Amino acid sequence: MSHALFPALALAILAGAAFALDNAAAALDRNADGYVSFGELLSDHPDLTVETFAALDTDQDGLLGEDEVTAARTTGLWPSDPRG
Ligand SMILES: [Ca+2]
Ligand SMILES: [Ca+2]
Repeated sequence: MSHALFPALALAILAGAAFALDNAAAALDRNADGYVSFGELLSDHPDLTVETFAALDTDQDGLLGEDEVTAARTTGLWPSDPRG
């Protein structure tokens, strides 16, 4: 019985990580790993540069977590949505 709970639990944890991002960032998180990668952000913001992404990626792990997305928005570094 307990074995059947593991996949559900794992899914719940993964979903929780994804939902930790706010809605706009979560929409960018196409593989639902809870982080926005350069490629994921680039697909919505074609004019994104490596330099801008690096400035957003404050811990330099190559991914934007919720705190980095929030910080980027707060400081105005987050690329504006080309779709308005
Ligand atoms: Ca992702
Ligand atoms: Ca990061």
